[in-house]
Amino acid sequence: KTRRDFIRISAVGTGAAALSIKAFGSNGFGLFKSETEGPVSDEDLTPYPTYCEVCFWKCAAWAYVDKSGRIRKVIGNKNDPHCNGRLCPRGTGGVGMVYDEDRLKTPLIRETKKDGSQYFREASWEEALDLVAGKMKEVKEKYGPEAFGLFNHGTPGGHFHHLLRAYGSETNAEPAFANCRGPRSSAYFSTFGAYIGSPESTDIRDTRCLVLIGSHLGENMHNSQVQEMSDAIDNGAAIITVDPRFSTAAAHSSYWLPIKPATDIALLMAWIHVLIYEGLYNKEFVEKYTFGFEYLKEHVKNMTPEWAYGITTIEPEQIRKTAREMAGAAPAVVIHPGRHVVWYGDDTQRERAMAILTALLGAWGKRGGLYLPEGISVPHFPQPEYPEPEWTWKDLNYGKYPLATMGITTELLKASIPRYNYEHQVKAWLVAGTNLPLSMPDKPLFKEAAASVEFIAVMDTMPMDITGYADVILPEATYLERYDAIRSAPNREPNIALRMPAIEPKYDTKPGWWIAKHIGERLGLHDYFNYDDYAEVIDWQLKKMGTSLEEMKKIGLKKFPRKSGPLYLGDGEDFTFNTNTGKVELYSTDFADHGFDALPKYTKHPEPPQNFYRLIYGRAPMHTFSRTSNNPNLSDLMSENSVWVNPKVADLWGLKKGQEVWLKNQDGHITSFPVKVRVTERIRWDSVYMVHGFGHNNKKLSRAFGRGASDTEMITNVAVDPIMGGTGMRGNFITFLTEDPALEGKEVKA
Ligand code: MGD
Ligand code: SF4
Repeated sequence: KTRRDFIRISAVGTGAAALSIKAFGSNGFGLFKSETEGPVSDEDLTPYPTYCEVCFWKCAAWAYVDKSGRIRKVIGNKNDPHCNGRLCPRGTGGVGMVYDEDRLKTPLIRETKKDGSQYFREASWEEALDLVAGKMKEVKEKYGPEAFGLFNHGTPGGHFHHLLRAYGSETNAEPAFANCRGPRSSAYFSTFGAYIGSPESTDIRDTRCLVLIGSHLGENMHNSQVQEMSDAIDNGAAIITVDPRFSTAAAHSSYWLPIKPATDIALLMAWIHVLIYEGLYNKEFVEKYTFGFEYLKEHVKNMTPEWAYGITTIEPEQIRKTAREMAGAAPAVVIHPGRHVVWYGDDTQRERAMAILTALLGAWGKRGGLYLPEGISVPHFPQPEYPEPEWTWKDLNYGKYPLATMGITTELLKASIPRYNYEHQVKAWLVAGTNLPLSMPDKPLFKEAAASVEFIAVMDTMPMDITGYADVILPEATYLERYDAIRSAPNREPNIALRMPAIEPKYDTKPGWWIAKHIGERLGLHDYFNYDDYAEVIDWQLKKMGTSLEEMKKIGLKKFPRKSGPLYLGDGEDFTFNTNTGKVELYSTDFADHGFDALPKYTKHPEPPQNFYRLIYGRAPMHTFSRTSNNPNLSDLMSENSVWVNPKVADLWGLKKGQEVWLKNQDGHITSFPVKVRVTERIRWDSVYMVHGFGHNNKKLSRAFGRGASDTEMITNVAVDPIMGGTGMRGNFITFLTEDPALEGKEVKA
């Protein structure tokens, strides 16, 4: 029995009227408006600039507020390259986060009754902040500040990161690295000496050939990218989609290659073979800019399309044809680097193969390939230097994952569990803006870690599953109710966007910056929080950048001229890459130095056992991870996920459309909730597919609780990438239970 009961929080307060959909625009990017109030003309509305927090594309937008102080709509900022004036359904429906009646409304503190049972009681901010600051002091005295860890994500996580650094710890990790795009960072950096940022520097708008390796743009709604893809299709670009599932992108593609899961590296190497041995690669680019071509040529000598056919099930002629299609379009080819790329544990090598292909096509720094992005840095508000911690997240990784550039979530979990015997141990957590029980693979590990630490404080806007593990819950105001850090992301043109409150925070909620500051003040860290309102920080920064809060309130988004030179590399232009050799490294000296394969190679991954199917998962256009499942607007559009099953498999099991099944994985874990079957030819017979983010287990989520099943519960086998610690999640296999396992008295290990 653990100290914490993992109880679900108690209900507090009554809700505001839910919003529902009124209209959709013809382009699918529609408006959500209140049905409880009549129509209102734009003249009666006041626009406030913001940027969207529903996903990490961060589209700049205007929130329109009526005279009664209600947000009536959120519209994209037409000058913003992230959205070009159009928000995706999630961004438009984001206002549902404000008016969701299930929101966290006041601080809550865990209490234990005399009989040992636990509950959450409402608390004042004074009390909640005192408690967090008190624990931070205690941990510092007992173990040193480094023992206080932080799981952070998004802008709320940023404020807590600042607090943690000021306090003396840099023991943090966010799921966006090891559970998402870390392998791509390490791979592109080792090849080109540059990262693929966010938004990705893919020049889809001008491409002649877009290659998607398991990227499901269109379902994965990265706004401007989807818009550009749609333009590229209109302009006749060839789309090559490699996916075991007939995705929306596959449906719009010139070529759909329904690859056998876990074999993509073989296909990529065969493409490289064809380009080299048919002499189709860009010789000038390779000669001028790359290192290691001869090694590569020798390495892929036997990796023929016939060899790859036996592995991938893609016909050799299809492999040749698609390679020639790319070569014909080069250099205007985008090999899309993907985003959530932690699949099989050799993901950095798959990403390397994609980077190498890009180089062979001469598509780096070229129109229609990858452009040269530029961002503008936001000046640091004056503050003392952060104290130097005795150890950081790096000490939890290094040695094991030498090319990790950020903290690894699973390492932070393991460091929290004494039996792992880490030299450096984590004793308490802050969690800000991440719902770990639904986003971390290996839930048993998460649960053990949560049970091991002495204290957990969670800052969230919703009573998500993670809040059930907290000792204190800090309810944050939503993004439409607060100031936040200035958005500055690299793009074709450097630009910044402002987020300011459109309305006052509802209930007793507070912005993240306020919460971090008031904890900081209690710890004597005033000099790091030397402002009364975050608006002062933003105004100071904007003035240094040649604008002001006043101006940004009127325009929301500002572009700056490029300083680094043109968007594309000139023909024959000299360029030194930030790698060991100063060249594009087809052969990675960095990988070789660290004892890793300098050239990617295919390795075989385990196959599903008999009667089991590989679990693949992805996104739906109206949802982001687990954060939107309870949003009144978005759950209206899609309220649960389903499990996609090939008709052959459905026949074998006697499964019917809409039938509820429980899933059980190779380790005996069973989903907490049943999920409906969708019988479809769009998935291969050896795999099943689910949209990620459903199967919430917190009763306080009135719309999301128990709706659909959690793919995460089925991911207990994690294939760790030895290069950067990525958590490969697609080596899990499921089978079907058609009867309720609880009734059958089977052990339920979810
Ligand atoms: P969400 O599940 O959306 O994303 O993982 P997470 O970062 O955990 O949870 C976000 C949390 O932040 C929610 O609790 C939400 O209520 C809260 N939140 C939202 N807005 C705010 C706010 O303004 N303030 C505060 N304080 N909190 C807020 C994402 C991660 O998951 C990523 S990036 C990827 S790519 C992976 N995807 C993935 C997958 O596809 N399948 C599986 N099985 N696991 C995955 N894990 C990874
Ligand atoms: Fe918001 Fe959609 Fe843009 Fe993401 S892509 S930031 S959800 S509008």
